[in-house]
Amino acid sequence: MYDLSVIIPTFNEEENILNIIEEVDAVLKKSNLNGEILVVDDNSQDRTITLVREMHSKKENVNIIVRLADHGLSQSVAEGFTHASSQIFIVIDADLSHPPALIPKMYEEIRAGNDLVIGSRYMEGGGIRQWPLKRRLISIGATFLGRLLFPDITDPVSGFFAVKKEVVVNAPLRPKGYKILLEVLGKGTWENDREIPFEFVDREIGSSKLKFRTITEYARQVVDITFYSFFHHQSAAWREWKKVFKFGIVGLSGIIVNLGLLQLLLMAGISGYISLFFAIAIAILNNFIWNDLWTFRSSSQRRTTSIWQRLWLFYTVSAGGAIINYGIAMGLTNLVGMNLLVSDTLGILVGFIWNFLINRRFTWGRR
Ligand SMILES: Nc1nc2c(ncn2[C@@H]2O[C@H](COP(=O)(O)OP(=O)(O)OP(=O)(O)O)[C@@H](O)[C@H]2O)c(=O)[nH]1
Ligand SMILES: [Mg+2]
Repeated sequence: MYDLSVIIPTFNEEENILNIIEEVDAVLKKSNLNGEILVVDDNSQDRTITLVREMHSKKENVNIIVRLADHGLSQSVAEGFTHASSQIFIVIDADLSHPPALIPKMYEEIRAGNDLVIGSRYMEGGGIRQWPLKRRLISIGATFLGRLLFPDITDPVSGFFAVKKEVVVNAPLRPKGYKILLEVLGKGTWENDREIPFEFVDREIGSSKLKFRTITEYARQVVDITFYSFFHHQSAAWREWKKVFKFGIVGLSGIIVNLGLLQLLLMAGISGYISLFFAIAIAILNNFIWNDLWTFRSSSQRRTTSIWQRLWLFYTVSAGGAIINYGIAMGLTNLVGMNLLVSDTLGILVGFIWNFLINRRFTWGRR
């Protein structure tokens, strides 16, 4: 039985395939890991298949699956998952963009209890070398979308990751396109993850297969995962959506506190401005308490920061939200003559999104 399976998707990689296999194999040997190397090929028209088969006759831990239908990177990796014969899978590109030297560390992190270990280009210590601006922009856009679903993960579309078999084996993966990791994050069952920084090096040889269709497929995948999460509450994306809903309910409670208190203070004969000031301040306090104890109760910041720090941040972010709300409402009404109730509704919506995203990231974020 193998300790781990290294899955390498390939399509026309004759210039790279032997190098990557040799490198991976050397890293495994050096770390005393008994690893299987599984190449999943989409019926390459160059010598990739022949080269791997030759390699197989020399090293019995090197195997190849040649696929004849349903061409695609994600589909190939998913097929690799169903054929791999160990409990831990590591996915790595063939073109030497990902450093095989990190494989033992990823393996150790899985053994240490993580369900998923992601090689990240976007965390401190990671990076991308030699990418043209266009590629960078596309990647940043894709990463931003992915982070809406998985905000704690800096690189949810990385092609270099390790995963426990049980995370993916029963997951209804519907892989399409390039972003198999997003599919695993969205449909797999997992709790703990870890990211490891690495520097992505652009391929030196062979050709890129990225097409425009990749982008539209990706957008569709994000929507698909969102719907999936609404109906599968064990999924990680649902954990995020739940927070959005809770945050909204807390916001509604804040409106009630705000209006109720304003009424009470006015009845007690306190002047309008002072009453309003206290009504708003206490409503924000109300929202903070419920969000801290309920919406974000599992946030690790609750153990690593003081409540005063979080409270101060929350007030600051809320002030920003109020300014955004005010600015949008006044702006749309003064500039394009929109009805104030309509423009204020839009202002509230954008303010809500701001409040959620910024508090999610800073007040109750992971780092
Ligand atoms: N099985 C299979 N593998 C693929 C397919 N497309 C790409 N690959 C492999 O997946 C890995 C990543 O593909 P790349 O073309 O390098 O994608 P990229 O890194 O985003 O872009 P470039 O490095 O610029 O080409 C490589 O090992 C490819 O050989 C495919 O349709 N099927
Ligand atoms: Mg590449």
